[in-house]
Amino acid sequence: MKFSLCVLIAVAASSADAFMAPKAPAVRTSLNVASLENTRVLKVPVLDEVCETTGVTLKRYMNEVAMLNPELTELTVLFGAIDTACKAITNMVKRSQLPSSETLGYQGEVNIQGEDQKKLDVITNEVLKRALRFTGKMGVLASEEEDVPLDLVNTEKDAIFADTGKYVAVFDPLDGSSNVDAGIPTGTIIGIYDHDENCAMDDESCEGDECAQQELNCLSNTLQAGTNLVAAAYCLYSSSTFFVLTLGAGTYGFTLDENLGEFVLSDPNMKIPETSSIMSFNEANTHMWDEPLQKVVKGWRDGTGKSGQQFSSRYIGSMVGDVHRTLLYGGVFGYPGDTKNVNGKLRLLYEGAPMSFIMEQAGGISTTGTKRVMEIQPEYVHQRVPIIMGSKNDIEEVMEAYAAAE
Ligand code: AHM
Ligand code: MG
Repeated sequence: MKFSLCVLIAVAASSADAFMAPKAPAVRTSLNVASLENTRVLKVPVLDEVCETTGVTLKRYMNEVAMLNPELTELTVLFGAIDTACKAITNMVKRSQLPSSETLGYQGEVNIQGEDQKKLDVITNEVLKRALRFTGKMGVLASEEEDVPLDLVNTEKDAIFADTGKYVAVFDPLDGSSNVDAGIPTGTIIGIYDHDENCAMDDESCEGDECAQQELNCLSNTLQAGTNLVAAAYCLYSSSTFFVLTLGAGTYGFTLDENLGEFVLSDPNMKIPETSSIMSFNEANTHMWDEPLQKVVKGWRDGTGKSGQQFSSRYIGSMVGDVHRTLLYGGVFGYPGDTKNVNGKLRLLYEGAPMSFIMEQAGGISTTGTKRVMEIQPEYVHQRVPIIMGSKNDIEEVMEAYAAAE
């Protein structure tokens, strides 16, 4: 019934509106969102109708964004590349358990952080790198799986794809990959910054250290605080593939319709519940956490916390999956610092900052306990950061406990 309704409306609408709303006339208005401090004022398309059969694709959404914000047109090219890479990675993750697959197991290499690289880490890193390079819009890339950032503008000057170098991308191509052989959800996390075009190197005139310094300046383009993020997204490879993004004016969720081969808008303008009763930590580390956090979590366990609710525990051990559930159902996800790892485990640049941007744009909070994660200026690419993020009231309870302890 719904199917025929969608089709009828699609036929009746102009071709440009063919993917629009099933239940109401197509909606295309714009909304000025003055969101959190340091995030952008953008015009966002209001596409808040979800059709059960066709719907608004990610491509269509990005085109709408570009129509309303012409300065973001080049970003649509980048998102086209990420869209394709996520679909390619979906297939790889799915096929990785088949006997014929060569993507199982370890690569035999250790990455810069001393972790064994799985073959899928390496392959998915290549997939994303290639997809982004061929947009011609990339300046510098930094990845969990690369020792140092890659300067695409200055190393691939004559290549057809090194066109403008407008953006910097930071990414974790397959977060949670240690779980992949057990069929546990994994994800890709990506953050996009503006590229400082003044970093272009002058190969003709620079010499020795001068060239090295110029190159360093270019690479340091990746070392920007989360408040400079232009966009952030994650893909979650699970029961479905989900693509969740923010451009600084709300968080939008898409689901891969495998029959269409398209990401279709499924969660417009996501809002995390303000309070909850779910917590998601590696609780084996509880005894090593800071006192204020230990105290709050104890209250949640006992039902003596601020909300008086007794919390349940849900922990996948895959950040993208844990954060996605937290966004949808509410709750708190954290990987706090502890006495062994004072800055926790998660990386600021390509895990902490992009996920915090998405969380904040859905109405949540992301903190170290004492600082807003988005405001931390990274000093090096693989820097770690303590993270506690999620429902506003519950995270405020944590921040209050830290403040009271100071
Ligand atoms: P990875 O980037 O090496 O895959 O590690 C990150 C993952 C996160 O997805 C997850 O939150 C965390 O590591 C789980 O760590 P632990 O096993 O210590 O609980
Ligand atoms: Mg990771």
